[in-house]
Amino acid sequence: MLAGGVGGSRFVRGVRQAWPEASITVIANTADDITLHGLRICPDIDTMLYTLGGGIDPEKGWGRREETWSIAEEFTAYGAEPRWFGLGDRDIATHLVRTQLLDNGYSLSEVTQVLADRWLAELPGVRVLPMTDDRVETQVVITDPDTPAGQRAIHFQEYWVRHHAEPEVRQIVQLGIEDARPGPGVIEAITDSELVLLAPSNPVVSIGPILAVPGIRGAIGTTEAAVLGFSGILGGSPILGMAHKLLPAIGVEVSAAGVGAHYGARSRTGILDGWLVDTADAATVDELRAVGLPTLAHPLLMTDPELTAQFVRAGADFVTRNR
Ligand code: GDP
Ligand code: FO1
Ligand code: CA
Repeated sequence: MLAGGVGGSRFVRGVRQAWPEASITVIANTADDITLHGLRICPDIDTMLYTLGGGIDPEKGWGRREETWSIAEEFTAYGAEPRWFGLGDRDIATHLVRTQLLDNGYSLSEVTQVLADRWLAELPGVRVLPMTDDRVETQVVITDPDTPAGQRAIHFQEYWVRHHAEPEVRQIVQLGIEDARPGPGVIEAITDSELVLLAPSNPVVSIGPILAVPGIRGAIGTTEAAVLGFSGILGGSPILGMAHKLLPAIGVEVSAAGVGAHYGARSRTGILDGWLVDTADAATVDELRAVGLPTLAHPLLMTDPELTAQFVRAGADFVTRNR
């Protein structure tokens, strides 16, 4: 499964519910990662681990439940920057463990395994692998009339969290992506699996960076597994988040059809054998089938794991029948 943070982890919970006995490998996006206060923070990996392990804050969808904020108050008292990224005490423990291990020479995959030993202890079939151990960071080039060039590049988290995705986006760049190598086990997972799933995660900043790691897109192109994708755009808008702010920046229409066409059919030059859209987007099914993409309309709300499991099973049946 290729997945981002909040949407990705809700999806994985549903997949687990659909097939409790299955071996599941999550290839997690790491392009959201950032270093703040000397701490290496991997939001999508942590959201995935906390969600699967029961440690997530269910209201926010990220960070720890029963969180306290003493350290953040101390940062504020010192005037320590930045103030716009909320780091709770429990969450900071994760970043301290990670940063210390990275500083001691362990790879991000090894560190993630250490964290997973805690959070995935009761889910023996589930693995979370970083898409790469190399450093990749999404930068957003925004319009800024106060700079000589009229634009400047900021970290994705600054654009998303500090500026609430409001500035005009000129360009999105994944720094370091050309030289990134797939993390250990990533290519094998794609090649050896029975089914490859693209979570309904953000196509630009979650699935996009994973596919852009050299070698991953190619492995998806040639795997014998069926490749099935799920739309995160329902009835023309993302159900959660601000994905609609970023799709236009890469020239993709904000619709289930736009994203489906962006991934494309594997029978042509794309990556999908099947595409699921919400019933609200049923009118696009014929249009997508006409461009070679077998598409099924089904309710895609992930409000609980059982509903998610239902559409995951429906998608798997559909893609198997259509191959
Ligand atoms: P992030 O990394 O925390 O931003 O989360 P992801 O990239 O994994 O997923 C965010 C995306 O999930 C959003 O842009 C939505 O399009 C999608 N999403 C959220 N909730 C739902 C849902 O209930 N159903 C579907 N199909 N997609 C959803
Ligand atoms: N999202 C916010 O909107 N505000 C925050 O202060 C914030 C802090 C934060 C800390 C740790 C973490 O793992 C995630 C955090 N997020 C926060 C969520 C996250 O940064 C973004 O929603 C994702 O990276 C977008 O995928
Ligand atoms: Ca993310």
